Amino acid sequence: FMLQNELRKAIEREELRLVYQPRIDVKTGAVTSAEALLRWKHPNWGTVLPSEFIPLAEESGQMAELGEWVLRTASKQSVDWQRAGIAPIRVAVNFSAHQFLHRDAGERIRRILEQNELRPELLEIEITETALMGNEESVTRTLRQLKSAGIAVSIDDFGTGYSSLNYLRRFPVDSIKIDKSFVQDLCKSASDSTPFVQAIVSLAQSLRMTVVAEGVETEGQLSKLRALHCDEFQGYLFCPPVEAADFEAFLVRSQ
Ligand code: G
Ligand code: G
Ligand code: MN
Ligand code: NA
Repeated sequence: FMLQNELRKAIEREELRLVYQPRIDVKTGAVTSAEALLRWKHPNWGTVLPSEFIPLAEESGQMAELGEWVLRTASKQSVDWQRAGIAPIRVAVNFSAHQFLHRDAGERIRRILEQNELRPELLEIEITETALMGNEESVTRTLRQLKSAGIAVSIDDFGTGYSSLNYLRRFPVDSIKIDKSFVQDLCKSASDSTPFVQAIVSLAQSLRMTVVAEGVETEGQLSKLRALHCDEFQGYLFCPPVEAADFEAFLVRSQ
């Protein structure tokens, strides 16, 4: 309860912020987009992790407000970067199951984009496979709303859910993000994940989806991903999630 009360005040007190991690084109090394990740710095408790407070926000009905704040902040940020003379890059925002399955999800997102003057093709919504499970009707409705609005959707943590293949067949998305556990086992002799990554890449590409590898930490992993024709990657090797100002400096340097 205490955490929920504090969370309620967090937005007003400006304790929340977004950090951004670049997504990189494997072939060219260009930055293709920025994933926005939520951070909460409480005055007494210090940093509270999203894995701790997001489930609580969902339970207490605060997720809608929190989600709107995230979307608004990320949209404004993207527009600010453009106004600073940086070539437009897409921002990817994580959505929880509740947010994605809401009846008016698409309309709400569209409205926030409009209010903040962000073009819809500059937004991507990330959703995990688990969130899609067992909610076929609502998932289809939101996907249709987003598609007709021109907003991209990606499946996050791909490969860790139960029926990845089935979901890809039913729900056409723009990209899939291979979970970092597969990336981390790419160069391991004991539990080599190469055949799985290879299969995911080939499946995604035959469905004309972009494949993104998450959690790339070593040159070895990157060269393996390059050999497997993975499209994009994200990870500490290139850049961890950073403050907006640092991300901007980084974009300026790389353009
Ligand atoms: O860097 P990191 O520890 O932030 O991310 C932990 C988890 O929290 C990830 O699974 C990520 O998807 C989730 N997360 C981060 N920011 C948000 C957000 O704004 N909304 C939702 N729903 N999840 C988020
Ligand atoms: O939304 P998602 O579950 O994909 O959240 C991405 C998470 O992965 C965030 O917590 C982010 O901080 C983390 N992350 C980003 N790059 C790396 C990396 O190279 N290695 C590891 N272990 N984690 C990473
Ligand atoms: Mn994500
Ligand atoms: Na992930």
